[in-house]
Amino acid sequence: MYTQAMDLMAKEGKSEAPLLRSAEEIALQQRFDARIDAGEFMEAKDWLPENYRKTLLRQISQHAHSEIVGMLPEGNWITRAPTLKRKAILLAKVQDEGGHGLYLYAAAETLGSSRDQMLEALHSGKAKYSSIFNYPTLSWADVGVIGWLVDGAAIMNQVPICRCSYAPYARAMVRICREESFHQRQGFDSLLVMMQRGTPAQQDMVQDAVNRWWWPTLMMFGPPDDQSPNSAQSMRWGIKRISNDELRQKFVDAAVEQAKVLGVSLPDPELRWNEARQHYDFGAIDWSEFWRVVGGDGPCNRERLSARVKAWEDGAWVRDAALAHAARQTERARRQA
Ligand code: BYC
Repeated sequence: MYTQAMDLMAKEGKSEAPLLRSAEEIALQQRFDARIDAGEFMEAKDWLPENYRKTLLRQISQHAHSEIVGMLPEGNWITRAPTLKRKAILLAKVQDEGGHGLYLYAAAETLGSSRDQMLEALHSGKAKYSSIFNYPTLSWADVGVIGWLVDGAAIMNQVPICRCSYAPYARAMVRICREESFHQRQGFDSLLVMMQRGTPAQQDMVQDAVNRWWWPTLMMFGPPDDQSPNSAQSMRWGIKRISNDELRQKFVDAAVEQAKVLGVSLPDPELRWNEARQHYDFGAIDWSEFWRVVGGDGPCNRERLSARVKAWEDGAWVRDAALAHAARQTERARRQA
């Protein structure tokens, strides 16, 4: 009877009180911390603290969702690409994004969540995906700008993840970054052709797309460091190697120079070189817009989610057929054994 009080203490939600742990668990934790401090990579078979596992699962599954939701804005232009060459490039790029989603779901599965669970979280609106994919692609120039700015920002954010302490994620990122680099270059090339050889109307179309995508791209890096609840712990664990603000700054510095080559302006009157800092200063980001979009109220959130749910429902017969085929194969193998 007195032992019921032990349950009660747990229920009272004294979550800040340190958990009582076994000596074995403490030793495992110490070994994990030492390996992290030594810059080692963790594998799926290693003992991992529960919060490290949860944080990775959150980030990798969100990343996977971003890849497959990210197929939608560009997929919108496959049937309207202006030339056969551009259409072939865009098809390959959108397929690559689907592939990135698959590598990442596979990496997340090693942490103990099933793909069905992750997709359920996406379809029910519980899981996040990158804010950037909730903006519409209004013209062909948007496809080039997504390649140049959005994939450019993605590379800036993802190259450090190739050194993430969790090896299955890091390995997936090495391959993804190589492909992202091609994506960024095809976008830049498409814009350069329009800016250098296009009509004034095409040049205006590029400038309009840059104006619409610039600020949402800066938001992709996440909230400022002092408002980023996950950063400190993720940096401590070597999941994140460079902070949100530092990556954003590196991106701005690179993009300003690239914009000069393209001959487009960036929609920020406060953008100027700061000799003392050796970086470009830039204007204030509208974080209320960011949180609104992350919270589900961006220009295309509903459209994106319903497209993913429809794809899942329309694909039910494929999953059923694959399962029926696998069951038949197993049955045949059993009879022949
Ligand atoms: N959008 O504490 P913070 C691509 C959330 S795919 C939505 O800084 P963290 C591509 C954050 O999740 C690009 N939500 O978090 C694909 C957290 O909420 P929860 C995708 C965002 O995790 C197809 C809260 O805000 N890239 O490039 O330490 C075609 C507080 O933030 C966003 C990745 O996923 C956002 N932008 O840092 C073309 C990269 N930012 O989860 C291109 C991997 C923040 O606590 N992920 N939030 O409820 C990361 O590097 C990190 O997760 C982030 C955020 C830097 C994004």
